[in-house]
Amino acid sequence: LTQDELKTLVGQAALQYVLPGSIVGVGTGSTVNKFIDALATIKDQVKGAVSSSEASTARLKALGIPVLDSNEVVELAVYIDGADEIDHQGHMVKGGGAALTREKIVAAQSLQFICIADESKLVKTLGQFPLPVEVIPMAAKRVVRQFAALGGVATIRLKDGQPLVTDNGQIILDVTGLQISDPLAFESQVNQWPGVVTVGVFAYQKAQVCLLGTAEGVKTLVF
Ligand code: DER
Repeated sequence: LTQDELKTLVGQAALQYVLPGSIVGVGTGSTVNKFIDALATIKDQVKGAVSSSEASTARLKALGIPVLDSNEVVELAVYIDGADEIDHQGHMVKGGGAALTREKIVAAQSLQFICIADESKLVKTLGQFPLPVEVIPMAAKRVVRQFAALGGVATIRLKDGQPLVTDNGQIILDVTGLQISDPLAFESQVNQWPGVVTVGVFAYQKAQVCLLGTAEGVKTLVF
């Protein structure tokens, strides 16, 4: 099975967590796109979605799925999203798609985080994947220095040669060289730094379930 086929498998498997008549929390990325395509096949059975990015919003609307504002909804039953890394406790590194801030917001208003991922994302310790951090531009260099003090090498993510600008008008640092052995402590620590909007460690908003696409089919991990 190719990686794309594994993503399709888990995207379709996530439908089983969608309650009839519910509003679904929808993440961002190529695996979530497979879920959105699958959700469209049962769109008459759902009320709509709360989206975590302009990209997902566009795809949902193009497929005729109503998109609601996060402030119109108190609580979502499930949030379906991918990850760049997930460890054996359900902690994740996210932000490869630059949507980490709104992803964490929608995850926070959801009762269950269902992560959908191909098996390459399951790791023992977070930190191999360059950690995305959304920052206010004027704080960028100082935050780079603070990561350097932790042994991390932070670079500003570029798009067409210019700093990528997120849906929220901020920029993204990608940090290599970190070993995140205590995700909760690390997320708390970096959240304190002035100018950090969101750090791409999802420990407080960890996944309760991971649908893992493997050559043997979909494995359901429960944390
Ligand atoms: O940006 C994100 O957090 C995405 O969910 C990303 O981590 C997963 O994207 P992928 O499904 O395209 O690998």
